[in-house]
Amino acid sequence: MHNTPTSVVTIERFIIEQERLHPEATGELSGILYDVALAAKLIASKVRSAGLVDILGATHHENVQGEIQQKLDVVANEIIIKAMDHGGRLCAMASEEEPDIIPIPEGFRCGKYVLLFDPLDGSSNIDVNVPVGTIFSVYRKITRGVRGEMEDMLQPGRRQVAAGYIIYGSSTMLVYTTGQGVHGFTLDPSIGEFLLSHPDIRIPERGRYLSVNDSYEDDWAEPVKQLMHSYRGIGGTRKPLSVRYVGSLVADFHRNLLGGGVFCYPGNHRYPQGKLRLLYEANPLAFVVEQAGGLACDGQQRILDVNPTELHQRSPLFIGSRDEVEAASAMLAPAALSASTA
Ligand code: FDP
Repeated sequence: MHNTPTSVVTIERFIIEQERLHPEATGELSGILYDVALAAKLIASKVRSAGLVDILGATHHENVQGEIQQKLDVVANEIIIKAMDHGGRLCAMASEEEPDIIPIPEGFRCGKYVLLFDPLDGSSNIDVNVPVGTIFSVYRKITRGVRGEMEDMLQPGRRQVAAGYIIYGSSTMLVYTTGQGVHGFTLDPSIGEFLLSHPDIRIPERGRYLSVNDSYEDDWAEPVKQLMHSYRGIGGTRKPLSVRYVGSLVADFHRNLLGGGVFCYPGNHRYPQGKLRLLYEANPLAFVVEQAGGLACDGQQRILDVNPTELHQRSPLFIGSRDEVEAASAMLAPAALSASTA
């Protein structure tokens, strides 16, 4: 396959080409990726018109048809469920927006995969026109029944078969991996197609950027404070990283993936596990970053090796360029990360 940014390759064609590399593939995973791309286009069109709601709608809460306006994260959640539940490829889903497993409705065939997703990450940024994203993660079912169960959801991240994200920014991009590198597609809104724009993304080994909300500094443990000081070059130990914090994980992650950098959301004294969700945020982005040559840890171990115990479990997160995440693990959990990735 010789796809370059100058050849026009739609996401559909790319997925088919990837599938051909696996003669044993049934096409089910490809089908899931098509459906995710469709959901992404539907969500993108809603996000694009978010700022017009108050102009086109009658009030803050009602639209022109007199229906109650739903929050965009709820809309995105429904779009994904409706795009995915009837394809016959999934046996269950789980969403950051829903307390329990989302079953496949009666009457539809169940497939051999589960999908976990955060429908609209960074949603507090929508009102101020700042990029938001969708994050997704796919596992093969491990239980014997027809329907997906909790055990299928609570698998360590290293067992993911696909993961990725969509960023609704100045353009809409879908970035995913199936374990064969990381590939990025940009939505051409005039033809409604995702076109291959970033084949085989590699994250720079050294970071340029540091993404962290340091208003929590007073609550951080001493080693975390020291790590952040070292990233900033305080004490002259290294060239400082430049601070960039959007406050939308997908946007911060995407910048660091392309330009090099580290995103940190440490636990703190008040919230020892931080804020981010292991299954919907940390795991999928960890799979992407490792496939691009980077690393992700929780300060104690590699993210992809954590054994989840709950659907909505939180996890501290240090993710991005290899050198910077190695620095984090060396300061926060000496020797742990290098042992598990060796
Ligand atoms: P949000 O609450 O707006 O959905 O996971 C949620 C998230 O955003 C991430 O996208 C973002 O990186 C983080 O929270 C921001 O949290 P802080 O405001 O605590 O920095």
